[in-house]
Amino acid sequence: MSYREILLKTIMFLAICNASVLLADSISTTVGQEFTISLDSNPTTGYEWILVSSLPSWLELVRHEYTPTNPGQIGGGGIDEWTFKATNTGSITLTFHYLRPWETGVQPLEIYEVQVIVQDGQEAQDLVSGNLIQFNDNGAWCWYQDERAVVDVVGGKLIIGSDASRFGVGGSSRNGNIEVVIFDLQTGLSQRFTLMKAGCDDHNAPAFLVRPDGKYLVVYAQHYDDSSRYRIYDGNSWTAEQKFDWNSIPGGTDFSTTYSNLFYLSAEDKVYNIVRCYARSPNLMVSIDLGDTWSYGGLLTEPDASIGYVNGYFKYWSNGIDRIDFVCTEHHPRDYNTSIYHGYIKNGQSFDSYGIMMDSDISDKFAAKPADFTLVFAANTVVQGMMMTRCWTIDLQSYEDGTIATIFKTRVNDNPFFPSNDPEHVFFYARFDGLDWTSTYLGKAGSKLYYSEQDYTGLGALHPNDPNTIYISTPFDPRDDTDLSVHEIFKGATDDHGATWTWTPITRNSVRDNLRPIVPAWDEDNTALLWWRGTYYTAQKFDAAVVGILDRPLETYGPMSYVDATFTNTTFSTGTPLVTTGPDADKGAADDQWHERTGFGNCGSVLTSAEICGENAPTLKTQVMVTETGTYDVWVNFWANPDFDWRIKAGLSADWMQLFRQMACKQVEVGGHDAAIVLTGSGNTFLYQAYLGRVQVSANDIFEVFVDDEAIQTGTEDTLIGDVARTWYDGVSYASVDVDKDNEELPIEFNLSQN
Ligand SMILES: [Ca+2]
Ligand SMILES: [Ca+2]
Ligand SMILES: [Ca+2]
Ligand SMILES: [Ca+2]
Repeated sequence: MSYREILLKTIMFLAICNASVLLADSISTTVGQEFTISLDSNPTTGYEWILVSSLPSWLELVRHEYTPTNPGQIGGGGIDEWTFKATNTGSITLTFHYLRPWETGVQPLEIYEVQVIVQDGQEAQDLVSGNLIQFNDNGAWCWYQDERAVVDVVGGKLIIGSDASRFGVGGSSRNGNIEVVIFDLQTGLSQRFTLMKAGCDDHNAPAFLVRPDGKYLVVYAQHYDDSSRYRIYDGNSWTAEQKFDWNSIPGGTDFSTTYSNLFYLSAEDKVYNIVRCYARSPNLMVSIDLGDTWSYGGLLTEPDASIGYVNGYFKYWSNGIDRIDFVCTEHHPRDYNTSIYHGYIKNGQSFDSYGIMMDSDISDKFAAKPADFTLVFAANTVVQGMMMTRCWTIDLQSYEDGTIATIFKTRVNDNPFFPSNDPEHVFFYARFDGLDWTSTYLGKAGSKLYYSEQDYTGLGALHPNDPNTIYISTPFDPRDDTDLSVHEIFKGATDDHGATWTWTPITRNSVRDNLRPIVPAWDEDNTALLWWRGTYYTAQKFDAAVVGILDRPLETYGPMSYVDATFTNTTFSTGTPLVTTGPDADKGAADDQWHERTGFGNCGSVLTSAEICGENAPTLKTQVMVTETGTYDVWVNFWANPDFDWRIKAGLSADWMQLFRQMACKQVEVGGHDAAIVLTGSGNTFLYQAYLGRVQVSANDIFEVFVDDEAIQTGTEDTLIGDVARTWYDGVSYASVDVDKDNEELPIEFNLSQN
């Protein structure tokens, strides 16, 4: 016999849906499961329990039996057991009265109410450890521009660059937009700017630098540009685009520009931008005025134009003081059986890992070759019986103790002379302790991301503030090599300087790929883990969103409270009362109106749009009252079927709403709320959450959430579609945020004012 015994605990469940009922029990079960409600009873008194609720079609009473506690005892009581079985999803309050059946007009001696929530037993998907934030609804990046995201610690901002595609949100009007999002770490709100409209290409992703004067410098170039383009943000606006024209360099030819890598060296008070241009080798631009003006800065390594078309793939990292480190290959791994090398720039010269000078003057056009620097990992190395070939750089980091770490990928067991068109890849970590480079196999990286790029993988990231933490994106679980079918993000932790790693998943059961994680430098307390999530067709075609999680250990969060959208708390955004079609259990018609659809969601219904045909229903506003003064994180809750593209448009103000699609959002976790809520429904539907930001609210005051439909077909600007792009709005969740002020460093201004 399969059944569940109810714990007779009292929780605030019905308060969510109906304020007049304050206390009740709750049980959450799944379709097909039996569950039993056990009530103390003593029939010898003449009293018995009566079920006064009528049962819905999806709930049947399987058994009802009374069992005396001590069968020999005359007048003793026992347990009255009611066993039910749910045949479909739904929720209902069951009410039992304890009474003498023959007495009329008498109140029952006791009333027992229990909320029964029946969820589908389907497996949850799109799970994320942490609060998944969508930073940009359309964006992706390549990995040879740095830093693609920076934290302005003083200003409390996270700055993220990406390239948008016509295959994503906004269609052709967004295609090729080189975009920057400035996310406010205090309010959780963001602004998005378009730096340039180019052809879509993830190679166009910009690089950022937070200047010592607090302004932001951005440099970007198209894939095969003639110029590096730059702008400066002063806290309010970006200056007009200026160009550094590589073809104007004396004696220069073949300056076809791609990639930007920005670093400020305080010891020299210079900004460097390292780009792939002359002969597709790394060339330098230098600025002595924080990027306002630039001059040619030389050639880092000498090209060998006889092999392939790119003379080395470089990843850089600077300590911000006196050194820019790099790891590189000789060429593209498609063209050459590449190895990994390391060196660094200091005082206008270049050195290998051991400080042996390789170039006494990097400002001219004579330089060492990539392979002249220190070998980190050699092609054809055999590890655990597998041969590694065609290595490619992924990430690089130096730490305050002088150690250096890098992540790279190799092909595994590919024929070095007759390479496969679809090889398997693995990830490696390597660390330099001042004496040696030591490599560690990390795990499988899967096969190529698309047909024409044999060496594109999900990549990984080192943590700039924590040498014991890394992240990788892989379709194979690094703990046991389980094939996950999509790329998931895993966090790796080491306590032996990278010799061994233990892995925990960040994303689980994702419907789409999670690719190319990055971690911008922040501080020792906080981590921003960013990646993009979606479908990557090619470097020039993708349907992806920039997402991430912020790990801020000094903050503590209360449990989420759920507020269902009702006719009481929800109006049109204009404030006029909400009018819907329904309520009924059918799909809403294509009439540009919201429909109240019963039989789904929390409290028995959801507000729906675009269920049959595309439609454009008016913007809604839900007002939520809080009882305690405080800071609250706010989410909108919507339903989605992961087989399709359900979505909701929402925000904390009517003029800044983002489109949230299931593919970039996470499902609501079991147990995350202060009371049980309905998380799954029939027909492969699940409750999702989208983070809207942070509000400050006084006691018994309200905050507002704006909600809309957006049934526009992905990849177009205005083609409305129904069904697959439907909106099911259920409600709002919020949770208190407390910051441990004692452990927070005082702002610099405050320190100064104490003198
Ligand atoms: Ca030189
Ligand atoms: Ca409608
Ligand atoms: Ca509802
Ligand atoms: Ca609308």
